[in-house]
Amino acid sequence: MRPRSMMAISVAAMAALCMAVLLPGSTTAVVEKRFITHSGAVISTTGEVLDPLYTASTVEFDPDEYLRNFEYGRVSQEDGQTIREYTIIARDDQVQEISPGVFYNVWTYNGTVPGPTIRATEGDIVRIQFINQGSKQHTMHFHGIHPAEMDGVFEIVGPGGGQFTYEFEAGPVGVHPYHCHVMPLEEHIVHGLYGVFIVDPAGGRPAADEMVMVLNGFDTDFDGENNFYAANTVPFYYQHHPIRIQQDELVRVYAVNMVEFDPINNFHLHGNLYYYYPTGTDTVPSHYTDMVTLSQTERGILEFSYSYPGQYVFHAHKVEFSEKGWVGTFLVDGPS
Ligand SMILES: [Cu+2]
Repeated sequence: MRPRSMMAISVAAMAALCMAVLLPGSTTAVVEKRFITHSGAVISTTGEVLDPLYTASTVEFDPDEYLRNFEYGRVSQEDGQTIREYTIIARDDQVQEISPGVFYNVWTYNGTVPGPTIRATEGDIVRIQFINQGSKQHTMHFHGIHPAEMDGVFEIVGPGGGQFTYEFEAGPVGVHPYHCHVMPLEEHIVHGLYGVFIVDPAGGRPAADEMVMVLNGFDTDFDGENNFYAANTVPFYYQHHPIRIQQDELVRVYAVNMVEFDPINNFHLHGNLYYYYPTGTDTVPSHYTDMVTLSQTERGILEFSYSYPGQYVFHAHKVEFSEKGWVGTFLVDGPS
């Protein structure tokens, strides 16, 4: 256990208290909870919160590590075809501090939200040993082309160690989501059981600084509306930790909208325009724009390069979302 976590336990435990507050004009006592977060902030809330203690099942997610991490699997050859094997473990008992003081029960593939970015070349065989170590039924449903029995909808995988092997040929070329497909679907997705599946064309793509952004939201008070929004899970993360890129270098963003409840999300880039490839399935961009709007699981590839150094914002132009966390910055480094 890291020292910071140990300190958080003792500090949070000492500081945690509850008190009844009578709101003006109301006769209903509202329970207010007050505690100190791992960053030292004092938080008061009358909303639903989980036990604000760090435990062995607390997820600490690093958006910088996730951003440029691509999982190519364990690679072998069978009959001249490339096989990419993965082991994916689902859990539903972990807790993550979504925002300072707000602890939320995340459901994870391999311990993170989003799950690992799975990457293959069109025509490769993707073989996934899926293990459900959760307490509920879960599956993996990939968007893309595959046989019905590999669709992760009817082949429910039971809790407590149930297993299923998904195997299919990667395709078509593009950027696709994968997610759990057990009912109620909204619940399984909003808790975090999703990730990105990238299929490259044979011969690859032109060299670029590549990154993945999953646009997600969290309903931390369980009222069917999101309280926080983000690019890669942690609200405001890339605003406080700018993504460093190079002037005149091609940047390629694989963006996937996994926000539940809200019918739309969008991606606006400052000081620049990008070439946009819907679903990433075509080699010719459909738009040259600074703004696309995406519905649930809509996704695409954005390509751009900055002509001038400096710091540039990117965010949802649905302003409510950016004010609740879906905002970040690129820091463009000029020639040294
Ligand atoms: Cu599930």
